[in-house]
Amino acid sequence: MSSSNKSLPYTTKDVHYDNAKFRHRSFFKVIYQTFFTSNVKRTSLSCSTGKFLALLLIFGIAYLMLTHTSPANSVTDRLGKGVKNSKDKLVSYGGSRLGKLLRKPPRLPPRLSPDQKGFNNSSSHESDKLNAGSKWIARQQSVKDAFIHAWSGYTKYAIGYDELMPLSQHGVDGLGGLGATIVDALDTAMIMGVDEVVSEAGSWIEKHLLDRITKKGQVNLFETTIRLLGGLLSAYHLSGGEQGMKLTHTGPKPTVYLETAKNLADRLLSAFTSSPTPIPFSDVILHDSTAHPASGGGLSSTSEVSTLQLEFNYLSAISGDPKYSVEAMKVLEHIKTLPKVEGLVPIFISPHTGEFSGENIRLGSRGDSYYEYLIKVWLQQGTAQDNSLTYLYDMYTEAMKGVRHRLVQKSIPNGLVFVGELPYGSEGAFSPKMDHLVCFLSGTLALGATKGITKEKAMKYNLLNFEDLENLKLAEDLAKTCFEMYAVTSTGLAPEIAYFHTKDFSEGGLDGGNKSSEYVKDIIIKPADRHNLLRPETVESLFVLYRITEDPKYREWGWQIFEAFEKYTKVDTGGYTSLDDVTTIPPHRRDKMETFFLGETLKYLYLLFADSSLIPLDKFVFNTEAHPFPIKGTKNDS
Ligand code: DMJ
Repeated sequence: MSSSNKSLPYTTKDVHYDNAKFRHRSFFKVIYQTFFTSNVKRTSLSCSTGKFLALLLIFGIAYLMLTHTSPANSVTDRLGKGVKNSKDKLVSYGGSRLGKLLRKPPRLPPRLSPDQKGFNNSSSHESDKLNAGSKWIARQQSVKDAFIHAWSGYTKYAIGYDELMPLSQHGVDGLGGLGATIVDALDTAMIMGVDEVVSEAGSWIEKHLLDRITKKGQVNLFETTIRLLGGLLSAYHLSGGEQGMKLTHTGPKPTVYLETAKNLADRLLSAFTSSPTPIPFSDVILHDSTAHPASGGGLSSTSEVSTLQLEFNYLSAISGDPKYSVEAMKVLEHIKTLPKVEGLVPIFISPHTGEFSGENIRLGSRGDSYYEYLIKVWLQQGTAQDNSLTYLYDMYTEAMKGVRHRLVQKSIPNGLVFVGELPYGSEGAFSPKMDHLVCFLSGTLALGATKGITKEKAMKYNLLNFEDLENLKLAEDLAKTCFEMYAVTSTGLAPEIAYFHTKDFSEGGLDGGNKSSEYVKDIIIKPADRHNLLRPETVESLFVLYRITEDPKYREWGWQIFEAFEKYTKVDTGGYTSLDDVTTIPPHRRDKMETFFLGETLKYLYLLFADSSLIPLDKFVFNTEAHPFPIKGTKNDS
């Protein structure tokens, strides 16, 4: 979404920026500086005192008239665009010019003179920048090497299987047997420019995938959509489909990816069309295009049914067939009508009744990407956004308020901000449990606040309202907590689940093992939760936060995490492996390389160290499996 989006529901509230950089210069200081640094000084000094005072008054009034414009005028004049509120009405900044003079001015960033800019860009700064630049280029290369190592293990021992078991050197079909690692990894290879992998993965897809799709049995609707369909669609765009980016010149023609995606999606559609409600069944039998509810009760996960829309919408856009989008969007339209607790929803939903089931509210497993897709599906529409999707933005805003109000607490003794759970609903007790999965939220909050542009730019144009600033603050606090979940363990890798020490909850002797961490008493890790599956959520958020805040600490944290992956999860013979226990050294290893390690974790690390023009966040939206799709109406020529 570009900053020029006409439908953004930004408010025009003058927000309080707690930042000296944005403090308004005093009127007297400006007059004083103008007077003593210009020709006015010479002219005035040769006049009588009366003439001088008159001149001073005239210049003072002229200054006020010229500089005290309303925020809307200054922003829209510069962008040449109107700013609309959530009801999509052009925000009017009525009132007389005098009224504007008396109103408190917006805190806009200072404008530097060319001299000042030159000073800031002195040669020592330039060489620092160059050194820093080469450091990150080298680190980016290390991530690329890790990707090649992961892929080499997979091709050596498991090509054509869904996943690699790197220790036993076997392949395993945990996702229905569609070669999931190949499709999940393909666009990462395109983004990194690893042509050999693009070519190998591309030709496997061209030769085998359609055949597999027509013959295989049961697959999970959600996993197949986010990993396989998502991977095919972004490969289509990145290889030049619909005049896309053409990041690669190897592999099959883009239409191969599109045709395969359509065939797969046509079968997946049965999950929607067989259900008696707008809520799809969880499983599909590919070979005969039938679908059925999940075993053991038939409930679907809330996150699963609400994390299909980016993919189905994009497929409709590029295929010209609206059926995919129509079916998928019915889910969100239906969920809009269901009762919620301050925007928060239970983690199960019934495809039979269309109602939520149970009371368990959390942003971890089965809940997470419901919240992610509310904002991302809204962002996906870009400037072409029609008002019919504003409800998604409103649902997201309400839910994030609910998160801040009901789920956020601070640990003791050192005040880490975390997002807990309400396992027994809004009236039940709070649980200070946070899945690593929740770490996606930090990036989503930052993206939702600035809509993909940098914080600096958003503040310069006065685009952040109170909610945005609150969400951005929570995003930064949560990123720190997620990073500390890694730093607190002996291996430097996060557990699957952490508990936080609060006044109502404490358990001795269950720390992460790194006694030198400041937070060793704040974070509790139970024995059953000590595994690490090479998950991406923290580095995903570090990537988004770095792009938005431009604070290098996020890159440094990402590098620290990458080094821990290298040290403890790399398998010499090829691939990387999950761990059983991150709190002990050496950690016991688990023999599984998840597809998302190549699809997400390494991609986000690579992008974290890359130039920000590579897959910019105001032009692309990443699906929940890190497959980027272009935002409608933006030109992706970076
Ligand atoms: C991925 O498949 C997706 O990111 C999903 O949304 C959550 N779980 C895994 C990664 O941890």
